[in-house]
Amino acid sequence: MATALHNLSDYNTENVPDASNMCFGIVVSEWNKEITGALLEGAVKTLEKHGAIPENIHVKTVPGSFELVYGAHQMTLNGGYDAIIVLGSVIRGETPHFDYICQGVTYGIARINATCEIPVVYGLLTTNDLQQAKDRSGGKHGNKGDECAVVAIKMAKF
Ligand code: DLZ
Repeated sequence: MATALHNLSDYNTENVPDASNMCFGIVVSEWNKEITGALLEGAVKTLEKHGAIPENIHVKTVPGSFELVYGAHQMTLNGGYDAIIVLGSVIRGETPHFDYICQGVTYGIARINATCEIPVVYGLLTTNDLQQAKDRSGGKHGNKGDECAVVAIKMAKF
């Protein structure tokens, strides 16, 4: 989580394993594309920074965050991935059923992690407004995509 003391893009690079032999799946939501595109950019750039080769980063899009669970589950069934990242942005002020979508995605991803063999990293921004989402997708609090990439590499190694 981003706080005044923690920037999402700050991490100790010495603790991150080499990702050159790893394969990653990324499922990204089209809803709030300005935000999710920036999350994706951060995730891909950080995976590559740690050695992942572009051919081993497979990106699939889904219409909205609610579909991230299905997308991630399909990727676990396809196999071949060392870790999967889901990226989405749900904005409370613009989404009357904000709580239902966030809970659905959160429980869905948790369930996949508890039942499937491939780790799925949770990159869902759940913010009160658009500015908070911008702040966490390359703005003043860093980029959640960077954080997810580092977590994916560590979990792939795990
Ligand atoms: C319908 C909807 C709304 C109102 N808001 C968002 C949002 O802020 N972020 C997001 O990722 N998706 C939103 N969606 C779409 C739902 O996630 C989903 O795609 C639809 O309910 C169809 O299942």
